[in-house]
Amino acid sequence: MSSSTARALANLALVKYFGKRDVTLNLPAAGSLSLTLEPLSTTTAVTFDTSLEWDCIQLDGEDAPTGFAERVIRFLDLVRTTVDTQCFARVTTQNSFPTAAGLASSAAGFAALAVAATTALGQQLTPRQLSVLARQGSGSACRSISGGISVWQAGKRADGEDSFATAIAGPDWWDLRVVIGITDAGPKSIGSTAAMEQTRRTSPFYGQWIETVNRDLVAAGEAVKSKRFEQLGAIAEHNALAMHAAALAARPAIVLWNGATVEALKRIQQLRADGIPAYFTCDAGPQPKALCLPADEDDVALTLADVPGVQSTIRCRIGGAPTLV
Ligand code: 2P0
Repeated sequence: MSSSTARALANLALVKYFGKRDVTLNLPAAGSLSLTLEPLSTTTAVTFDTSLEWDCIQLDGEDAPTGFAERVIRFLDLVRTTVDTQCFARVTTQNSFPTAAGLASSAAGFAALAVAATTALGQQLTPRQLSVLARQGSGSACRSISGGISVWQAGKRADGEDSFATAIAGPDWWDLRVVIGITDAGPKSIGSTAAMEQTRRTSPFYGQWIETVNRDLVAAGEAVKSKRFEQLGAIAEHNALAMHAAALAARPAIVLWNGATVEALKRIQQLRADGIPAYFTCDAGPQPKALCLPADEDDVALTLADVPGVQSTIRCRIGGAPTLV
């Protein structure tokens, strides 16, 4: 028997991954840039045990739903192939936040699983190898491997070996805050992969969206290096709205927001008009997220909490790479 437990953090893309050049390997059509979010964590324990006759997957204390378990087993198969073992595993995974509600649970989950599974099997992978591996579980997971402020380069190779994330800044480079409003803690109406593919195939704005990402990625990287907050925030808000515009124009339309999401966007814009630099972003689910500076975090959290339909708020700061527990 060999075991390992790892804790990894979710991440929030300010320049978003929304479109794949290869669905099987999760190769993105463009790069992305993210903040790693402390305290949104997943802790995963993996035990390879020769007495097991199949993989046993638990999520948040219960047998995992079939779809989730199948993804984990596919990932374990990938890890087993690389070390040439057929030993089954017991996987228990615990999220500190709502699963699959557009809070990047798959990013934290596959980053923790990649670290725990390879460590349990005695593999010592480089951060780049771990990032490539985690990406194959869920694209955005590669950014949770590098931690801090990370950039995932799309890469060009068909085998994806050049498609991995690196940290352009550590967790202490810049004290930024993210406040998340929870408007619906239930599962998403459409999975990320399906939403991306439908947008790629049918949205007339998809090509322009990818061009926007390429431009935003360069500008956001410069804003991080020079710590220009208003520049970074403006890029992030525009990038999120462009992503949702492309999705809205798909056929059938992909509407990821609810009324509270839209109201939150307007309140954040009003805050800005009132002199508080805060910027809206939103992923493939209905939870509004606001990027702000530490001094404004209380005001921003109060503003989001005041939006009808926002059930609770979560405050995050920038966190690091996965750790072994
Ligand atoms: C992101 N999202 O960059 C974007 C923004 C959602 C919107 O990464 O299919 O769960 O497993 O590679 O990583 C969510 O996509 O998708 C995501 P798969 P994943 O954070």
